[in-house]
Amino acid sequence: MTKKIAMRAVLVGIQTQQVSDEDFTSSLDELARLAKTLGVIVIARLVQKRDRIDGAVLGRGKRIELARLTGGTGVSPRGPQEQRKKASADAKEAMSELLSTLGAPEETADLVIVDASLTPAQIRNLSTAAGVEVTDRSGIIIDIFHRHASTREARLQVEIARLKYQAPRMRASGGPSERQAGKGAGESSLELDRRKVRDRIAQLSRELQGIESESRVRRTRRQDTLRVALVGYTNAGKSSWMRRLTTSSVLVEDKLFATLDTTVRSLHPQATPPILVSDTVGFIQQLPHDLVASFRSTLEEAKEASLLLHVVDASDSAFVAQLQVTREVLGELGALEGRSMLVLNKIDRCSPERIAQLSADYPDAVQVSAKRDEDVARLHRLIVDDFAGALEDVSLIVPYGKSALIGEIHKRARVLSERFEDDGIHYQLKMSPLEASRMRELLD
Ligand SMILES: Nc1nc2c(ncn2[C@@H]2O[C@H](COP(=O)(O)OP(=O)(O)OP(=O)(O)O)[C@@H](O)[C@H]2O)c(=O)[nH]1
Ligand SMILES: [Mg+2]
Repeated sequence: MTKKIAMRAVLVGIQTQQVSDEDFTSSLDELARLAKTLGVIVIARLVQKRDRIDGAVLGRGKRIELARLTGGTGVSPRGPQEQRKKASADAKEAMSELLSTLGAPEETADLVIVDASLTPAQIRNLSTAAGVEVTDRSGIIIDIFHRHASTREARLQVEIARLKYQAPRMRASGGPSERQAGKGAGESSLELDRRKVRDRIAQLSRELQGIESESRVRRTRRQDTLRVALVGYTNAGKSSWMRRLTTSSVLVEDKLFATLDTTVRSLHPQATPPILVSDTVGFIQQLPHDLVASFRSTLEEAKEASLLLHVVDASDSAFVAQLQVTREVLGELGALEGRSMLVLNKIDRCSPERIAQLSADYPDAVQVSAKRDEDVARLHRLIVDDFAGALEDVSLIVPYGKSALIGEIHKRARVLSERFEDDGIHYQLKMSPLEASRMRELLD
Protein backbone atom coordinates (compact mmCIF):
# COMPACT_ATOMS: atom_id res chain seq x y z
CA MET A 1 0.00 0.00 0.00
CA THR A 2 1.16 3.52 -0.63
CA LYS A 3 2.16 5.86 2.15
CA LYS A 4 -0.57 8.38 1.50
CA ILE A 5 -1.85 9.71 4.79
CA ALA A 6 -5.53 9.60 5.62
CA MET A 7 -6.57 7.20 2.93
CA ARG A 8 -10.25 6.40 2.95
CA ALA A 9 -11.23 2.80 2.78
CA VAL A 10 -14.16 0.46 2.40
CA LEU A 11 -13.88 -2.68 4.52
CA VAL A 12 -15.15 -5.81 2.87
CA GLY A 13 -16.08 -8.91 4.84
CA ILE A 14 -17.12 -12.18 3.26
CA GLN A 15 -18.89 -14.48 5.64
CA THR A 16 -18.57 -18.11 4.69
CA GLN A 17 -20.83 -20.72 6.25
CA GLN A 18 -18.39 -22.03 8.83
CA VAL A 19 -18.01 -18.64 10.52
CA SER A 20 -20.41 -17.53 13.27
CA ASP A 21 -21.91 -14.03 13.22
CA GLU A 22 -20.03 -13.12 16.36
CA ASP A 23 -16.60 -14.22 15.09
CA PHE A 24 -17.27 -12.56 11.77
CA THR A 25 -18.11 -9.20 13.33
CA SER A 26 -15.21 -9.26 15.74
CA SER A 27 -12.80 -10.06 12.93
CA LEU A 28 -14.14 -7.12 10.93
CA ASP A 29 -13.87 -4.87 14.01
CA GLU A 30 -10.28 -5.94 14.36
CA LEU A 31 -9.62 -5.15 10.70
CA ALA A 32 -11.06 -1.68 11.30
CA ARG A 33 -8.60 -1.23 14.18
CA LEU A 34 -5.74 -2.40 11.97
CA ALA A 35 -6.79 0.17 9.38
CA LYS A 36 -6.98 2.86 12.06
CA THR A 37 -3.48 1.97 13.24
CA LEU A 38 -2.32 2.84 9.73
CA GLY A 39 -4.22 6.11 9.79
CA VAL A 40 -6.77 4.86 7.27
CA ILE A 41 -10.31 6.21 7.65
CA VAL A 42 -13.01 3.59 7.18
CA ILE A 43 -15.99 5.14 5.40
CA ALA A 44 -18.10 2.01 4.97
CA ARG A 45 -18.34 -1.69 5.59
CA LEU A 46 -19.62 -4.04 2.97
CA VAL A 47 -20.64 -7.52 3.97
CA GLN A 48 -21.53 -10.49 1.84
CA LYS A 49 -22.48 -14.05 2.64
CA ARG A 50 -21.00 -16.53 0.21
CA ASP A 51 -20.17 -20.22 0.24
CA ARG A 52 -16.62 -19.54 -0.78
CA ILE A 53 -14.51 -16.71 -2.15
CA ASP A 54 -14.27 -17.08 -5.91
CA GLY A 55 -12.10 -15.32 -8.47
CA ALA A 56 -14.28 -12.21 -8.58
CA VAL A 57 -14.25 -12.09 -4.74
CA LEU A 58 -17.73 -10.52 -4.57
CA GLY A 59 -21.00 -11.22 -6.33
CA ARG A 60 -22.12 -8.85 -9.10
CA GLY A 61 -24.46 -6.76 -6.96
CA LYS A 62 -21.88 -6.24 -4.22
CA ARG A 63 -19.22 -5.33 -6.76
CA ILE A 64 -21.47 -2.61 -8.12
CA GLU A 65 -22.28 -1.40 -4.61
CA LEU A 66 -18.54 -1.25 -3.90
CA ALA A 67 -17.71 0.48 -7.18
CA ARG A 68 -20.27 3.15 -6.41
CA LEU A 69 -18.18 4.03 -3.35
CA THR A 70 -14.82 3.83 -5.08
CA GLY A 71 -15.55 5.34 -8.48
CA GLY A 72 -15.09 2.09 -10.40
CA THR A 73 -17.28 0.25 -12.90
CA GLY A 74 -18.02 -2.87 -10.88
CA VAL A 75 -16.79 -5.23 -13.55
CA SER A 76 -13.53 -6.89 -14.35
CA PRO A 77 -14.04 -8.00 -17.95
CA ARG A 78 -12.21 -10.99 -19.37
CA GLY A 79 -11.61 -12.32 -22.86
CA PRO A 80 -10.11 -10.66 -25.96
CA GLN A 81 -9.22 -6.98 -25.76
CA GLU A 82 -12.09 -5.78 -27.98
CA GLN A 83 -14.59 -7.61 -25.84
CA ARG A 84 -13.08 -6.22 -22.65
CA LYS A 85 -13.18 -2.68 -23.98
CA LYS A 86 -16.82 -2.98 -24.89
CA ALA A 87 -17.73 -4.54 -21.54
CA SER A 88 -15.89 -1.74 -19.69
CA ALA A 89 -17.62 0.96 -21.69
CA ASP A 90 -21.03 -0.63 -21.07
CA ALA A 91 -20.30 -0.94 -17.37
CA LYS A 92 -19.17 2.65 -17.16
CA GLU A 93 -22.37 3.82 -18.74
CA ALA A 94 -24.46 1.62 -16.43
CA MET A 95 -22.62 3.02 -13.43
CA SER A 96 -23.17 6.65 -14.41
CA GLU A 97 -26.84 5.86 -14.93
CA LEU A 98 -26.98 4.30 -11.49
CA LEU A 99 -25.23 7.28 -9.93
CA SER A 100 -27.63 9.71 -11.53
CA THR A 101 -30.63 7.77 -10.23
CA LEU A 102 -29.29 7.02 -6.76
CA GLY A 103 -27.20 10.12 -6.40
CA ALA A 104 -23.48 10.12 -5.70
CA PRO A 105 -22.41 8.68 -2.34
CA GLU A 106 -21.64 11.14 0.46
CA GLU A 107 -18.12 9.85 0.79
CA THR A 108 -15.85 7.96 -1.56
CA ALA A 109 -12.89 5.73 -0.87
CA ASP A 110 -9.51 5.21 -2.48
CA LEU A 111 -8.76 1.85 -0.94
CA VAL A 112 -10.56 -1.46 -0.43
CA ILE A 113 -9.52 -3.75 2.42
CA VAL A 114 -10.80 -7.31 2.30
CA ASP A 115 -10.86 -9.32 5.51
CA ALA A 116 -9.45 -12.48 3.96
CA SER A 117 -6.32 -13.80 2.42
CA LEU A 118 -6.64 -13.13 -1.31
CA THR A 119 -4.63 -14.50 -4.20
CA PRO A 120 -2.84 -12.03 -6.48
CA ALA A 121 -5.44 -12.75 -9.20
CA GLN A 122 -8.34 -12.02 -6.86
CA ILE A 123 -6.73 -8.76 -5.82
CA ARG A 124 -6.27 -7.78 -9.47
CA ASN A 125 -9.85 -8.61 -10.42
CA LEU A 126 -11.39 -6.73 -7.54
CA SER A 127 -9.04 -3.82 -8.07
CA THR A 128 -10.15 -3.53 -11.71
CA ALA A 129 -13.82 -3.63 -10.69
CA ALA A 130 -13.37 -1.10 -7.90
CA GLY A 131 -11.01 1.17 -9.80
CA VAL A 132 -8.83 1.63 -6.72
CA GLU A 133 -6.17 -0.26 -4.83
CA VAL A 134 -7.25 -3.45 -3.08
CA THR A 135 -5.43 -5.04 -0.20
CA ASP A 136 -6.14 -7.90 2.19
CA ARG A 137 -5.55 -8.64 5.86
CA SER A 138 -1.96 -9.78 5.27
CA GLY A 139 -1.21 -6.67 3.23
CA ILE A 140 -2.44 -4.39 6.02
CA ILE A 141 -0.54 -6.25 8.72
CA ILE A 142 2.66 -6.17 6.70
CA ASP A 143 2.19 -2.42 6.17
CA ILE A 144 1.81 -1.84 9.90
CA PHE A 145 4.89 -3.88 10.64
CA HIS A 146 6.74 -1.96 7.99
CA ARG A 147 5.78 1.33 9.51
CA HIS A 148 6.52 0.35 13.11
CA ALA A 149 9.77 -1.58 12.74
CA SER A 150 12.55 0.40 14.31
CA THR A 151 15.58 -1.79 14.94
CA ARG A 152 17.72 -2.98 12.05
CA GLU A 153 16.74 -6.58 12.69
CA ALA A 154 13.01 -5.86 12.67
CA ARG A 155 13.37 -3.69 9.56
CA LEU A 156 15.11 -6.47 7.67
CA GLN A 157 12.59 -9.06 8.81
CA VAL A 158 9.68 -6.92 7.69
CA GLU A 159 11.25 -5.90 4.40
CA ILE A 160 11.81 -9.55 3.49
CA ALA A 161 8.22 -10.44 4.36
CA ARG A 162 6.96 -7.44 2.39
CA LEU A 163 8.91 -8.29 -0.73
CA LYS A 164 7.78 -11.90 -0.53
CA TYR A 165 4.19 -10.70 -0.26
CA GLN A 166 4.53 -8.26 -3.14
CA ALA A 167 6.55 -10.32 -5.63
CA PRO A 168 3.63 -12.39 -6.96
CA ARG A 169 1.44 -9.27 -7.05
CA MET A 170 3.73 -7.28 -9.30
CA ARG A 171 2.43 -6.25 -12.67
CA ALA A 172 4.27 -5.60 -15.88
CA SER A 173 2.95 -2.11 -16.40
CA GLY A 174 1.20 0.56 -14.38
CA GLY A 175 -0.92 -0.43 -11.45
CA PRO A 176 -0.35 0.10 -7.80
CA SER A 177 1.92 -2.92 -7.36
CA GLU A 178 4.61 -1.34 -9.46
CA ARG A 179 4.98 1.57 -7.10
CA GLN A 180 5.22 -0.74 -4.14
CA ALA A 181 8.14 -2.63 -5.56
CA GLY A 182 10.04 0.61 -5.92
CA LYS A 183 10.75 0.08 -9.60
CA GLY A 184 12.92 2.62 -11.29
CA ALA A 185 12.21 4.19 -14.67
CA GLY A 186 13.30 2.46 -17.83
CA GLU A 187 12.81 -1.12 -16.77
CA SER A 188 9.93 -2.80 -18.38
CA SER A 189 10.25 -6.52 -18.12
CA LEU A 190 8.27 -8.16 -15.37
CA GLU A 191 10.75 -11.01 -15.29
CA LEU A 192 13.60 -8.62 -14.69
CA ASP A 193 11.67 -6.97 -11.86
CA ARG A 194 10.89 -10.29 -10.28
CA ARG A 195 14.50 -11.36 -10.46
CA LYS A 196 15.56 -8.09 -8.87
CA VAL A 197 13.14 -8.69 -6.03
CA ARG A 198 14.48 -12.21 -5.56
CA ASP A 199 18.05 -10.89 -5.49
CA ARG A 200 17.06 -8.24 -3.00
CA ILE A 201 15.38 -10.84 -0.77
CA ALA A 202 18.54 -12.96 -0.90
CA GLN A 203 20.71 -9.97 -0.04
CA LEU A 204 18.51 -8.89 2.85
CA SER A 205 18.38 -12.47 4.12
CA ARG A 206 22.18 -12.59 4.23
CA GLU A 207 22.29 -9.33 6.15
CA LEU A 208 19.66 -10.63 8.53
CA GLN A 209 21.62 -13.82 9.10
CA GLY A 210 24.59 -11.75 10.19
CA ILE A 211 22.52 -9.81 12.70
CA GLU A 212 20.79 -12.96 13.86
CA SER A 213 24.04 -14.64 14.71
CA GLU A 214 24.95 -11.58 16.79
CA SER A 215 21.67 -11.83 18.68
CA ARG A 216 22.26 -15.53 19.09
CA VAL A 217 25.57 -14.77 20.79
CA ARG A 218 23.82 -12.25 23.01
CA ARG A 219 21.21 -14.84 23.87
CA THR A 220 23.82 -17.51 24.60
CA ARG A 221 25.47 -15.11 26.98
CA ARG A 222 22.16 -14.78 28.77
CA GLN A 223 21.52 -18.49 28.75
CA ASP A 224 22.50 -19.09 32.35
CA THR A 225 20.13 -16.39 33.53
CA LEU A 226 16.57 -17.10 34.57
CA ARG A 227 14.26 -15.66 31.97
CA VAL A 228 10.59 -14.87 31.65
CA ALA A 229 8.97 -13.79 28.38
CA LEU A 230 5.77 -11.79 27.97
CA VAL A 231 3.81 -13.22 25.08
CA GLY A 232 0.28 -12.78 23.78
CA TYR A 233 -2.16 -11.25 21.34
CA THR A 234 -1.47 -7.74 20.13
CA ASN A 235 -2.69 -4.99 22.48
CA ALA A 236 -3.13 -7.44 25.39
CA GLY A 237 -0.88 -5.32 27.60
CA LYS A 238 2.51 -7.03 27.33
CA SER A 239 4.52 -3.82 27.15
CA SER A 240 2.52 -2.32 29.99
CA TRP A 241 3.61 -5.24 32.12
CA MET A 242 7.17 -4.93 30.85
CA ARG A 243 7.15 -1.38 32.16
CA ARG A 244 5.65 -2.29 35.48
CA LEU A 245 7.83 -5.34 36.11
CA THR A 246 11.12 -3.77 35.05
CA THR A 247 10.49 -0.02 35.37
CA SER A 248 11.74 0.39 31.81
CA SER A 249 10.15 2.83 29.44
CA VAL A 250 9.11 0.65 26.51
CA LEU A 251 6.38 1.96 24.25
CA VAL A 252 2.81 1.36 25.37
CA GLU A 253 0.06 2.37 22.98
CA ASP A 254 -3.55 1.62 22.31
CA LYS A 255 -2.57 0.43 18.87
CA LEU A 256 -2.15 -2.93 17.29
CA PHE A 257 1.48 -3.96 16.93
CA ALA A 258 3.03 -1.16 18.92
CA THR A 259 5.91 -3.50 19.76
CA LEU A 260 7.92 -5.21 17.05
CA ASP A 261 11.25 -5.67 18.72
CA THR A 262 12.10 -7.84 21.63
CA THR A 263 13.45 -5.94 24.61
CA VAL A 264 15.10 -7.61 27.56
CA ARG A 265 15.40 -5.96 30.97
CA SER A 266 16.00 -7.00 34.56
CA LEU A 267 13.10 -7.64 36.86
CA HIS A 268 12.71 -4.81 39.34
CA PRO A 269 13.12 -5.04 42.30
CA GLN A 270 15.68 -7.63 41.34
CA ALA A 271 15.53 -11.17 42.64
CA THR A 272 18.42 -13.44 43.53
CA PRO A 273 19.34 -15.17 41.34
CA PRO A 274 18.55 -12.41 38.81
CA ILE A 275 15.56 -12.76 36.51
CA LEU A 276 15.35 -11.15 33.07
CA VAL A 277 12.05 -10.17 31.46
CA SER A 278 11.51 -9.91 27.71
CA ASP A 279 8.72 -8.17 25.82
CA THR A 280 7.83 -9.64 22.44
CA VAL A 281 5.87 -8.91 19.26
CA GLY A 282 2.16 -9.65 19.54
CA PHE A 283 0.12 -12.18 17.62
CA ILE A 284 -3.00 -11.76 15.52
CA GLN A 285 -5.30 -14.11 13.68
CA GLN A 286 -4.12 -14.91 10.17
CA LEU A 287 -0.66 -13.54 10.84
CA PRO A 288 0.95 -13.75 7.42
CA HIS A 289 3.18 -16.79 7.24
CA ASP A 290 6.15 -14.87 5.91
CA LEU A 291 5.95 -12.60 8.91
CA VAL A 292 5.89 -15.51 11.32
CA ALA A 293 8.94 -16.90 9.55
CA SER A 294 10.68 -13.54 9.61
CA PHE A 295 10.04 -13.04 13.28
CA ARG A 296 11.18 -16.52 14.20
CA SER A 297 14.46 -15.28 15.59
CA THR A 298 12.81 -12.45 17.53
CA LEU A 299 10.49 -15.00 19.03
CA GLU A 300 13.38 -17.31 19.91
CA GLU A 301 13.46 -15.19 23.00
CA ALA A 302 10.12 -16.65 24.02
CA LYS A 303 11.29 -20.11 23.18
CA GLU A 304 14.33 -19.88 25.38
CA ALA A 305 12.57 -18.36 28.36
CA SER A 306 11.95 -20.82 31.16
CA LEU A 307 8.67 -19.14 32.04
CA LEU A 308 6.10 -17.73 29.62
CA LEU A 309 3.69 -15.11 30.87
CA HIS A 310 0.80 -15.45 28.47
CA VAL A 311 -0.94 -12.08 28.70
CA VAL A 312 -4.53 -11.80 27.47
CA ASP A 313 -6.96 -8.90 27.43
CA ALA A 314 -9.67 -10.45 29.57
CA SER A 315 -11.97 -7.49 28.90
CA ASP A 316 -12.07 -8.24 25.16
CA SER A 317 -15.06 -10.34 24.22
CA ALA A 318 -12.97 -12.11 21.60
CA PHE A 319 -10.23 -13.12 24.00
CA VAL A 320 -10.85 -16.89 23.90
CA ALA A 321 -10.12 -16.90 20.18
CA GLN A 322 -7.10 -14.67 20.80
CA LEU A 323 -5.79 -17.08 23.39
CA GLN A 324 -6.16 -19.89 20.90
CA VAL A 325 -4.31 -18.03 18.14
CA THR A 326 -1.39 -17.27 20.44
CA ARG A 327 -1.16 -20.88 21.56
CA GLU A 328 -1.22 -22.10 17.97
CA VAL A 329 1.59 -19.82 16.80
CA LEU A 330 3.69 -20.56 19.89
CA GLY A 331 3.12 -24.24 19.27
CA GLU A 332 4.32 -23.85 15.68
CA LEU A 333 7.43 -22.15 16.99
CA GLY A 334 7.99 -24.96 19.48
CA ALA A 335 7.75 -22.54 22.39
CA LEU A 336 5.08 -24.29 24.43
CA GLU A 337 7.16 -26.86 26.23
CA GLY A 338 8.29 -24.85 29.24
CA ARG A 339 6.34 -23.52 32.20
CA SER A 340 3.70 -20.91 31.58
CA MET A 341 1.34 -18.68 33.49
CA LEU A 342 -1.93 -17.36 32.11
CA VAL A 343 -2.27 -13.68 32.95
CA LEU A 344 -5.84 -12.37 32.61
CA ASN A 345 -5.06 -8.68 32.19
CA LYS A 346 -7.27 -5.53 32.15
CA ILE A 347 -9.38 -7.07 34.89
CA ASP A 348 -10.17 -3.49 35.99
CA ARG A 349 -12.43 -3.31 32.95
CA CYS A 350 -14.36 -6.50 33.73
CA SER A 351 -17.69 -6.65 35.55
CA PRO A 352 -17.96 -8.71 38.76
CA GLU A 353 -20.04 -11.27 36.82
CA ARG A 354 -17.37 -11.61 34.19
CA ILE A 355 -14.67 -11.94 36.83
CA ALA A 356 -16.64 -14.75 38.48
CA GLN A 357 -17.00 -16.48 35.14
CA LEU A 358 -13.30 -16.10 34.42
CA SER A 359 -12.44 -17.60 37.81
CA ALA A 360 -14.60 -20.59 37.01
CA ASP A 361 -13.25 -21.02 33.48
CA TYR A 362 -9.57 -20.40 34.26
CA PRO A 363 -8.98 -21.42 37.87
CA ASP A 364 -5.19 -21.48 37.42
CA ALA A 365 -4.88 -18.05 35.83
CA VAL A 366 -3.91 -14.83 37.59
CA GLN A 367 -6.34 -11.94 37.28
CA VAL A 368 -4.58 -8.61 37.23
CA SER A 369 -4.60 -5.05 36.01
CA ALA A 370 -1.40 -3.35 34.94
CA LYS A 371 -2.93 -0.18 36.34
CA ARG A 372 -2.98 -1.42 39.94
CA ASP A 373 0.12 -1.27 42.14
CA GLU A 374 -0.97 -4.17 44.31
CA ASP A 375 -1.33 -6.37 41.23
CA VAL A 376 2.14 -5.43 40.07
CA ALA A 377 3.54 -6.49 43.44
CA ARG A 378 1.51 -9.70 43.27
CA LEU A 379 2.66 -10.72 39.80
CA HIS A 380 6.24 -9.85 40.70
CA ARG A 381 5.98 -12.18 43.69
CA LEU A 382 4.37 -14.94 41.63
CA ILE A 383 7.23 -14.79 39.13
CA VAL A 384 9.89 -14.92 41.82
CA ASP A 385 8.07 -17.77 43.57
CA ASP A 386 7.63 -19.67 40.35
CA PHE A 387 11.36 -19.60 39.75
CA ALA A 388 12.01 -20.45 43.39
CA GLY A 389 9.89 -23.56 42.90
CA ALA A 390 12.03 -24.45 39.93
CA LEU A 391 15.23 -23.98 41.93
CA GLU A 392 17.09 -26.90 43.46
CA ASP A 393 18.49 -27.35 46.91
CA VAL A 394 22.23 -27.48 46.37
CA SER A 395 25.11 -28.02 48.81
CA LEU A 396 28.54 -26.80 47.74
CA ILE A 397 31.93 -26.51 49.40
CA VAL A 398 34.10 -23.69 48.09
CA PRO A 399 37.76 -24.26 49.01
CA TYR A 400 39.54 -21.14 50.24
CA GLY A 401 41.76 -21.21 47.16
CA LYS A 402 38.70 -20.60 44.99
CA SER A 403 37.16 -17.76 46.94
CA ALA A 404 36.73 -15.78 43.71
CA LEU A 405 33.62 -17.91 43.17
CA ILE A 406 31.95 -16.58 46.30
CA GLY A 407 30.79 -13.43 44.56
CA GLU A 408 29.33 -15.52 41.72
CA ILE A 409 27.44 -17.68 44.19
CA HIS A 410 25.87 -14.71 45.91
CA LYS A 411 24.87 -13.27 42.58
CA ARG A 412 23.48 -16.44 41.04
CA ALA A 413 21.97 -18.33 43.95
CA ARG A 414 19.84 -17.69 46.95
CA VAL A 415 22.12 -18.41 49.90
CA LEU A 416 20.33 -20.31 52.67
CA SER A 417 23.39 -20.80 54.86
CA GLU A 418 27.11 -20.09 54.72
CA ARG A 419 29.50 -21.88 57.19
CA PHE A 420 33.23 -21.39 57.41
CA GLU A 421 34.85 -24.83 57.98
CA ASP A 422 38.45 -26.05 57.73
CA ASP A 423 38.12 -27.33 54.17
CA GLY A 424 36.36 -24.26 52.84
CA ILE A 425 33.02 -22.47 52.95
CA HIS A 426 29.99 -24.77 53.15
CA TYR A 427 26.96 -23.46 51.30
CA GLN A 428 23.31 -24.45 51.32
CA LEU A 429 21.82 -22.86 48.22
CA LYS A 430 18.73 -22.56 46.09
CA MET A 431 19.73 -22.34 42.47
CA SER A 432 18.70 -23.41 39.00
CA PRO A 433 19.85 -26.91 38.02
CA LEU A 434 21.71 -25.38 35.08
CA GLU A 435 23.62 -22.96 37.27
CA ALA A 436 24.38 -25.69 39.77
CA SER A 437 26.05 -27.90 37.20
CA ARG A 438 28.00 -24.94 35.86
CA MET A 439 29.16 -24.09 39.38
CA ARG A 440 30.21 -27.69 40.01
CA GLU A 441 32.33 -27.62 36.88
CA LEU A 442 34.06 -24.48 38.10
CA LEU A 443 34.75 -26.14 41.44
CA ASP A 444 36.24 -29.33 39.99
N1 LIG B 1 -7.61 -0.60 31.56
C1 LIG B 1 -6.46 -1.23 31.33
N2 LIG B 1 -5.74 -0.92 30.24
C2 LIG B 1 -4.58 -1.58 30.03
C3 LIG B 1 -4.09 -2.57 30.94
N3 LIG B 1 -2.93 -3.06 30.45
C4 LIG B 1 -2.69 -2.40 29.29
N4 LIG B 1 -3.68 -1.50 29.03
C5 LIG B 1 -3.79 -0.62 27.85
O1 LIG B 1 -3.89 -1.43 26.68
C6 LIG B 1 -3.23 -0.81 25.57
C7 LIG B 1 -2.20 -1.73 24.95
O2 LIG B 1 -1.18 -1.94 25.88
P1 LIG B 1 0.29 -2.41 25.45
O3 LIG B 1 1.02 -2.70 26.72
O4 LIG B 1 0.91 -1.49 24.48
O5 LIG B 1 -0.07 -3.79 24.72
P2 LIG B 1 0.90 -4.81 23.98
O6 LIG B 1 0.43 -6.18 24.33
O7 LIG B 1 2.32 -4.50 24.29
O8 LIG B 1 0.54 -4.51 22.46
P3 LIG B 1 1.43 -4.63 21.11
O9 LIG B 1 2.84 -4.26 21.41
O10 LIG B 1 0.75 -3.68 20.20
O11 LIG B 1 1.28 -6.05 20.66
C8 LIG B 1 -2.64 0.48 26.13
O12 LIG B 1 -3.52 1.54 25.83
C9 LIG B 1 -2.55 0.24 27.63
O13 LIG B 1 -2.60 1.42 28.37
C10 LIG B 1 -4.88 -2.86 32.11
O14 LIG B 1 -4.58 -3.72 32.94
N5 LIG B 1 -6.06 -2.16 32.24
MG1 LIG C 1 3.83 -3.97 23.09
